[in-house]
Amino acid sequence: MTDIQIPGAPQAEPPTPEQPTTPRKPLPPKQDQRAAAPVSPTGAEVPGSDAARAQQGEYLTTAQGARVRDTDHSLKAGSRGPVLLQDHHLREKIMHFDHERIPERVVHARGAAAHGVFESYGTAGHLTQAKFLAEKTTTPVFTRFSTVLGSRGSADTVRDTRGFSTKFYTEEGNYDLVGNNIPVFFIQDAIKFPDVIHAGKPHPDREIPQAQSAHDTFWDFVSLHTEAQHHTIWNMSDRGIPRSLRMMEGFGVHTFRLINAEGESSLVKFHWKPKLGVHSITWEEALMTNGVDPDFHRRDLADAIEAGAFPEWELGVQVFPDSEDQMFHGIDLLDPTKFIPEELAEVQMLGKMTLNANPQNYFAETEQVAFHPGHLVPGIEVTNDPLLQGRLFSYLDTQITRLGGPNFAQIPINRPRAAVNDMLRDGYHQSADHAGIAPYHPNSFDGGNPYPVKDIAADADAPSALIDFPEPVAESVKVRASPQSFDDHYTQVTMFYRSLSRTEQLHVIQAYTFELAKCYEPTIRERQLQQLTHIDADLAAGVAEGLGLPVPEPLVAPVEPEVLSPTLSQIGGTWPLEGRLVGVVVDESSDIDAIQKIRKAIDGQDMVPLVVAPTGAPLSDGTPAQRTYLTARSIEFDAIVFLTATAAGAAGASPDGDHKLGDPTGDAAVDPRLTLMAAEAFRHGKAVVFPEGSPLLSASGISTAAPGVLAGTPEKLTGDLFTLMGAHRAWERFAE
Ligand code: HDE
Repeated sequence: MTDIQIPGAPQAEPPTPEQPTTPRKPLPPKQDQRAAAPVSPTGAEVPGSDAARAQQGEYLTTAQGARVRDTDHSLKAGSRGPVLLQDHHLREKIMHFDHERIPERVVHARGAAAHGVFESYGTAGHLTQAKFLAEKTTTPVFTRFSTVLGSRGSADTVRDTRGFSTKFYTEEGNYDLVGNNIPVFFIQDAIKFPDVIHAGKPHPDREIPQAQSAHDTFWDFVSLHTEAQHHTIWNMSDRGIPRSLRMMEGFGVHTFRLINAEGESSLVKFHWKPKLGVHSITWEEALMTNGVDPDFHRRDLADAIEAGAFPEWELGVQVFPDSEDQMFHGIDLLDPTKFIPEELAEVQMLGKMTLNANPQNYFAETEQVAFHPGHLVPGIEVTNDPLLQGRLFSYLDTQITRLGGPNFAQIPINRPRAAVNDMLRDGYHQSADHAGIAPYHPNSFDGGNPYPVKDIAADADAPSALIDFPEPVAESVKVRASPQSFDDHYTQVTMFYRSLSRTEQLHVIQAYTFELAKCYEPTIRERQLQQLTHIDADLAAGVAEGLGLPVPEPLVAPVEPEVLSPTLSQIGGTWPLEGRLVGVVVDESSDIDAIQKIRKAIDGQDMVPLVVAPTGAPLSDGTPAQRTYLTARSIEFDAIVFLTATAAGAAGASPDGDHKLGDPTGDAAVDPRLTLMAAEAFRHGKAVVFPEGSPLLSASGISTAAPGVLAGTPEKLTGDLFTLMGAHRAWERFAE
């Protein structure tokens, strides 16, 4: 038995076999968990720990703190009699239960989050006066990742954009960077947001399909509203199906303005760069994972943090001069459907974020956190990007319905760690207890407090305050129109496609083909195919072939891109292994020493070894099995080591026992579930290790000469395995 700790235990202590009867205090949270910091609704430090908000005492009580004798029976007139209206405990319990749900977010409903810290390198002083960037400081953060289209209970690995929102609890107030894992957006103007979301959400009549864009209304909209073509191709690329939330880039999307201590302004685009690199799953893995483990991404994030493999991102900016036309290399910086390739403007790193604790309570923290692009601090300002301008209205407005009133900033996870003195009063769920009688300005009753900084600005020691940057606004007339520079909807789409490796381009072709083939109406397919001819002839031809349609003549010829951006490709690097999962498949013939050697080697790389055994019985030395042949599926693992010399049919290996079985080989000597696991992992380009001469090899039809396949003495092959895993996948298997 070894001491390798496998993440995922539900509680800090295992349960007892019998129902406990000795009163004791509530259990502490797990080691990896943290609640929102103990600060008051007005930003004061509260003595004590964050546990002060968790349940207290040994006994069950009412919401008023009175101890309850019995919570299993309603108060009745006799044991068979009717329930009495006076049962206030019953009524309180049911009343509260009836109101446990709040409206889910209208977009980005499904999410997962973690606490962490942001350590600034102190290198941004020349760009911004925002202290948490300008100085070498450490700032607490809370980051929430999300999908866009699905409901709160939808699956994680759908093809979609991912939200990437970070709340920085700075000493100058909360700053929110509310971005996505894709640097461009579907629309150029906020007024189109309800349109694109209505088109992407399930059809209003049958409410299908859930959490996906593979349906008629989505493609109807994007094929007509051609500025959406750019974001759409990113979704159709591997970026739409990330391997892990820990392996995604983040982008602020819009151009923001930074203002330094001298009052000078620069335009910037924010980037998050993951230490683990950008990686994706294959489309077949995504489809399988949605059924086998719909919580794949949130589990991966929580397990990695619990295992101590803390995810990290560097925060950087691309910096552009705040010129009069706000253009860079001919690209309009106010157009959110365009990005600036890193080849034209490098990303300058400003600091590093580490996510190091899981939330203690999903609802209290992940569900109630309220982000807003207008949560700014002195030194960070917005630009006139018309999409951003609309967001500045929406994010406050939506919380009124979602969080039930205007006091959502007082919910513990949203509380600033800076002094709050806001003159906002009353309203639902007011939890501050304001003193004084003059919440208005100017006043002389409360000694003039609170003071706008402007009133004392003559004082050289005046504290920092939000800046309304005096940007000139050209004389103009009121219009409902976009500037002409927003008109090009295809050049960057072509550039994106041509910057990918061939393998990745084939994935894009496959994704469009899949999505369009799912559309019912031929008109929709044909119209989108026409759009593809404006992007790239090869792309259009590939999709047309899959759809069985003729390739239309382009109405607009694709423009040869000025630069390509090879940094967009995910293929070709070597990446850290932390937090990845390796399946160690064993059976009765496996040598226990070999199993332990391999588990240790995997654990030594900060990866998690998951033992897959024929049944749930522990191994001969007591090591628990994390999965059985019935519960395991290849998609969970980044690589698989088969320690099964014979791979003989184990318990349940009959079609009655396990419906995964089909035994396509007819080779009953080998457990078909292992054949399936090996074949799937191979198909998905994963590294696989087999014992020399394993009958599994022939049963699954895998050649030892194929890339990423190792055969020999498995415990001697771990070094080679880890090298293969560094490349993420054996990409050669996907070559055309
Ligand atoms: Fe959002 N968006 N959005 N969005 N968005 C919301 O706010 C909205 C846009 C993004 O983890 C909502 O609190 C409009 C771009 C993320 O809690 C809502 C427009 C980008 C999240 C809203 C946009 C985003 C949201 C829903 C067009 C990338 C999840 C619940 C003008 C830069 C935040 C909520 C979280 C959430 C509106 C466009 C990212 C309704 C009107 C562009 C990551 O307010």
